[in-house]
Parts: sequence; structure tokens; C-alpha cells
Amino acid sequence: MESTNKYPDPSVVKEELLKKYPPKVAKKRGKSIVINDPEEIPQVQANTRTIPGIITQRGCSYAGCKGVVLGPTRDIVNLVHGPIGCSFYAWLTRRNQTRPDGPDGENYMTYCFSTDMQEEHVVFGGEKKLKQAIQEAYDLFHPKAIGIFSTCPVGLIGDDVHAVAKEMREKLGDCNIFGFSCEGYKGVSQSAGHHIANNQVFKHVVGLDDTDKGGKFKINMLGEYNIGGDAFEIERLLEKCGITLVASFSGNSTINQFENSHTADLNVIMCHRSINYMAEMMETKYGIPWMKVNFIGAESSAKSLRRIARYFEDDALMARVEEVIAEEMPAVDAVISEIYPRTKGKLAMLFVGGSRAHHYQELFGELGMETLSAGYEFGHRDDYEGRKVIPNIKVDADTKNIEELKVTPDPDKYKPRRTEEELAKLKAEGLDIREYEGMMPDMKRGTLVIDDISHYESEKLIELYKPDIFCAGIKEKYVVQKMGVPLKQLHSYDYGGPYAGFTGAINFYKDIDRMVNSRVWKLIQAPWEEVQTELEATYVTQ
Ligand code: CFM
Repeated sequence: MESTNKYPDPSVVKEELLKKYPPKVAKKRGKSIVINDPEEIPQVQANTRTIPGIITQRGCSYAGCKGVVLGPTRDIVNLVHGPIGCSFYAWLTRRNQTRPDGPDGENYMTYCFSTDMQEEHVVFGGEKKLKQAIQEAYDLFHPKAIGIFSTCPVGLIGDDVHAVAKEMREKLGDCNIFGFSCEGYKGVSQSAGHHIANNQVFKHVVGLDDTDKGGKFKINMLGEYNIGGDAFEIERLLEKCGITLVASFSGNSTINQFENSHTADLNVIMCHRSINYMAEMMETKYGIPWMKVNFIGAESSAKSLRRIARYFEDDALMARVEEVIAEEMPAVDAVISEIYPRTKGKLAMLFVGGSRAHHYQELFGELGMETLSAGYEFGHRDDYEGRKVIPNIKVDADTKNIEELKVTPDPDKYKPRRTEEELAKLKAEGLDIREYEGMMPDMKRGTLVIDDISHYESEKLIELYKPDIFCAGIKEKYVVQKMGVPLKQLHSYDYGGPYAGFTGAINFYKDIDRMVNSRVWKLIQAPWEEVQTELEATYVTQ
């Protein structure tokens, strides 16, 4: 299907975006800016280094490990080994919510733990300070676990956080201590940090508690981080359907959930980018199959529930899921029919992380809005083109830098939940086990897919397409709004949410309606558009 909007020719836009770059830069950026064809998906350059000098939206490996994957687990003390800035600027900046058990339930998420590395530690080594900090945290809180997160200077001076973790784990006896070599520079983006986090949690935590906690249909929810309460909404739906959530990686989670997660019978993945490693490793070691789901969008939430039910092949569960969908949908339909005439045909652009630029196109689609351009900050080719390209992805030096764990079936705990024949049968019936098709098959022909978009390119895109809404993060928000275009933060949801599930979809429809139909944006004159009087020098020359 062609894009229905009458906007400039995408190849002309692409040329415009590249025009001002020096030839070498233009050549490289050109490979990350592609015109989509859902039938014959073109190749996108992704997960490569950002060109120095370009303003990127990306974060670092430490952000992906500490902030994204481990941050939402409330009872692990997250101790940052590094200068205080790395902790302070990562402290409570992500709206991942949690629900401790009662007022005295453990929750360290509101604390900021750091070794507060100083020059003297950079010169003489910081391991002693790290041991002291672990002891102090242990004495104060007696946590079940402490995770140590390495920042750039730690890697540069060679502190061995893993040796310290081991020594202190043995010394303290009843506290699981593990380290992460997630120095900011470890990869080309936060994506490297996700992988590092997956590896260490898998190595040090998953599989430690074999207790069967009951439940007929047991799943883990992977890659759902409870931003704005999304996981609460998904938990509500699963519970209503009678599906038991053993562990959530890692929104609203505890370390015991991870320890016990190998007792589940299915892993469902929300964010493929950040956690597909965990799903694959758990399947190899314990025999748990995985499936991609998406609870962003009312239709896709319904579809995801149905697919989980179909995996378990249980008539009663399938019937219950249908009942739940039938109960939830009328409220969604009522809001949609009211809002749709006002949002239909409006134009959105999404440049976020590694999965939301895809997932949120569902919600815009439900509003009758079109996504004309989208991209990830740090997705890999499989997140764009689908997992079928994985064997063809070139493994570069940056990727080799991150450990690939050698995982084998556990001699005692490996128990295939389904035989290969059963899985093949489910697949033949349309249940896409171990599959992710990526973003591009869902985007129209002629839409622009842009990986690691630069600040300059986003400004140009806005200038050329004049979208009704632009979705990105806080760094982009105010510049875009000064251009007269509302910006929806899809990382933090601004102050709103949840947006997952059926209730979440309703919240999103209403927020977007307010934003795209507010007339205030048309009244804005960007500071640089104001009539300029002659510039006056504000510096003094002698
Ligand atoms: Fe996955 Fe995420 Fe995302 Fe991500 Fe993120 Fe995030 Fe994101 Mo911000 S894990 S890839 S590293 S869905 S923090 S909850 S919103 S960039 S699109």
C-alpha cells in the first residue's frame, strides 16, 4: 500500500537530509536512511557507531544496563562504581513504577547508591572504595542482592568489579553480589548494555529457586519495564484471564521472580531489542519457548492475549480470553468513535529507542493517523527488517566486544515445554513462535525509515513534512515544540500513561487528541522566526 498523504517525494527528502553533510558523512548516513517497501524490505544500516560531531539521540551502555534492564527491580541495590555524576544523572529519571509488598516492602529504587569515585581512585584504583561501599550498603539495608555497575573510568583504570563481587559475596554469605562491565563506551549505544545486563542476570540469578508457585498457565513477561504503569495494566489483564505471571523482566519485579523464572512455560517478549538474549538463553538452558507480543494498541493487546491462549491450547483459557476482550473493548470503541473523526488522516513521526517506534504505530493506526517516518535510536537490523536477517548481520568489532555466553541445556532442569513437532504444528497454524518480523513490514511503501536520526535530520524532516505530532524524548521535546509541532515523549510518556492494554489505549487516544487538535501550536512563533534587528555584539573587544 502506498502512503496516502500528499507529501514530498521521499527520495527528494532523503537528498535534502544528506545535502549539507560532507560527502563521506553523507555516504554513511545515506545507508541509515531508507525508503521503505514492505514487500521487498530494503537493508538498513543500524547498530553502527554514530559519526563524531553528529548530535544523536542515543545513550550509553551503562544507561542500557543499569537504567533500563536492572533499574526497575526494586530489591536489588544498584551500586554505581564511578564518579557521582553517572549516578546522579541516572537517578529517578526513568518513569519505571513498582509496587512493593506493603509499606515496609523492600524498595531501593528511590535511593542513589554510588562509590563517588574521586581523582585519587582513578590514579590509585577504586576497588577498596568499592568494597567499602558494598559493606556499607549491606550493613544499612541487608539487601538480598547488590548489582555493581561499571562506568567509563572503571574500565579505563582496570578495576575488577567481578573479583570484588565474588570476594564480597563470599564474605557476606547471604547477599548475591554480581558485577556488570557496562562501561558507557562498551558499545555503540545503550543496546550493548542490555546484552551485558541479560548475560549477568542469566548467569548469577535465573534458575536459583526451583519452587513451583502454582498456576496452570505460567508465563514470564520479558522486556516490559513498567513505564508509566504499563506493566500494572498488563498484569491486570493477565490475572483477569487466569494467566500466571511468574516473572517480569523487569518492570515491577523482584530478584526472586528472576530466580524462579525458569519455572514458567512460556516467555513472551514485549521489547525484542532489550531482552531477546534472555529468551534465547532460557530456551536453550531450560526449554522454555518464546513468542513476541505487543500490548501497545487495543487490537494488538487482544491479539497478544489470544496468541498466549493458543500456545497453551486450552479451550477454557481461549474462551476466558474472548470474554475478557469482549468486556474491555466496548470502552475502547466508545472513545475511538468519538475521537477518530478529529485524528483521522493526521500525520505522526516516531523516533524512539529500539521498539516503541514500531509498537506505537499501532495506536496511531487505531486513531486513523499515518506514520510517515520512523526509526530507532539503537535498534539492530532485525528490529527493522525482521529476525530472518540475523544470519546476514555483519559482526563488527564493537559487537565482538560484548560477551556471547555459551549456553547449553541444564543437565537437571532442561525440560522442553513443547516438542519440536508441537512447535512446528503451532507455527503452521499461524502462531509465530521465536519470530519477530520487525518494523518495516508494518510501514507503508514510500515511508522513510531512519536509524539513529541526527538532530539536524529531525529538524529538516519537520520542516519538509510538517507533521501533526512528533514522538521522541525530552532532549528533542522543546526544540520541536518551538517549531510549532507538539512532541509526545514516548520514553517517559511525559507525565501520563499507562498506555499499554485497553485502558492504556484509551489514555493514549485522549492525550493524542488533545495534542494534535490544540490550536496553541499554530500560534507559536519560533524565536528564530522573529524579525531580527541588526545583531549587536555582546562581547567586548579591547
Ligand atoms: Fe525497549 Fe524500553 Fe524501547 Fe529500550 Fe529505552 Fe525505554 Fe525506549 Mo527510552 S527497553 S528499546 S532502552 S521499549 S528507556 S522502556 S523508552 S529508549 S523504545
